[in-house]
Amino acid sequence: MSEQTYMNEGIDSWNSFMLLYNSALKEMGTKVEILNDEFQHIHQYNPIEYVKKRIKTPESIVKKLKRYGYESTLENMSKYVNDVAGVRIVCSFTSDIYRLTDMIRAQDDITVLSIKDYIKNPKESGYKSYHMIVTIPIFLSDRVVDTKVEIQIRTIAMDFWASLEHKIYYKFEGNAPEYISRDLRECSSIVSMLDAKMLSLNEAIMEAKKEQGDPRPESWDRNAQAHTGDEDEDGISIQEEMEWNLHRSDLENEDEALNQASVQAGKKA
Ligand code: 0O2
Repeated sequence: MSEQTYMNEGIDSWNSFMLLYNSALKEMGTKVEILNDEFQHIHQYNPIEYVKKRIKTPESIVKKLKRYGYESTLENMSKYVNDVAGVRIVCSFTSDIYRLTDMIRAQDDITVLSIKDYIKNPKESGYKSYHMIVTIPIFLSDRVVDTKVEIQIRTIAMDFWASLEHKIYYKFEGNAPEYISRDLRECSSIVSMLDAKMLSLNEAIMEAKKEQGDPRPESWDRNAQAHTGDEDEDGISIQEEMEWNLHRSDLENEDEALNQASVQAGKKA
């Protein structure tokens, strides 16, 4: 059953939808952890540095719908906002991104709705990341609902650029002077060079290790694990966030905004 059918069957409250999206995040989080564990088991190597999960705030959902020219209704949210539930996977190297996307796409219960490869085709801003919109089945007591999740996969360097670029643009409210945009694009090229250099260094070290008789092909990074946020026993850090990029003022207003927007969304639905 799709989210639309779920809605047509009269399940149309804000909380029911949030339950679905929260469950989808949990499912995806577990899937990613299992893939990381299996990879570690087979290759003695962790492709994932850390994972962030977030549910879009009601305020951001309303803002996005407005940007697209739609009214703030639950139906429009489920139809047009593809990233209410978002998982961001941050990998060590660019090659890990494509390994991981192949592994995700190979899972029978995941349906890939769309792919945007901003690594091969970076955005005008210089933004690089691999995006997938997928659906994942959520097993409720009396039905199964295919629920949308946006998966963003990028390297640490790409994540570093995107976080800071978001902050800088936030300050200018999208109207940064041209020289700032140009410098940001330049930084994005430096990020690509850094990623390429680190990848070739990793390959050179793997080669050198092999020549020294180390049977483990990717042993350099064997113990490299995530070191931020709450780590599970295997070291992969999964951070849950309200939004990808929280600012101090957002934090201060977060509760109030959330309450207001959910009341507003509830009223309009
Ligand atoms: P937030 O608050 O970060 O989630 P679609 O989802 O296809 O209907 P959209 O949202 O334009 O349309 O898709 P796209 O281009 O794949 O972008 C989705 C998300 O990627 C954005 O979500 C950002 O998180 C991130 N992103 C895209 N472009 C940029 C960029 O130039 N700089 C940075 N830092 N991040 C970017 P939201 O909803 O815009 O925001």
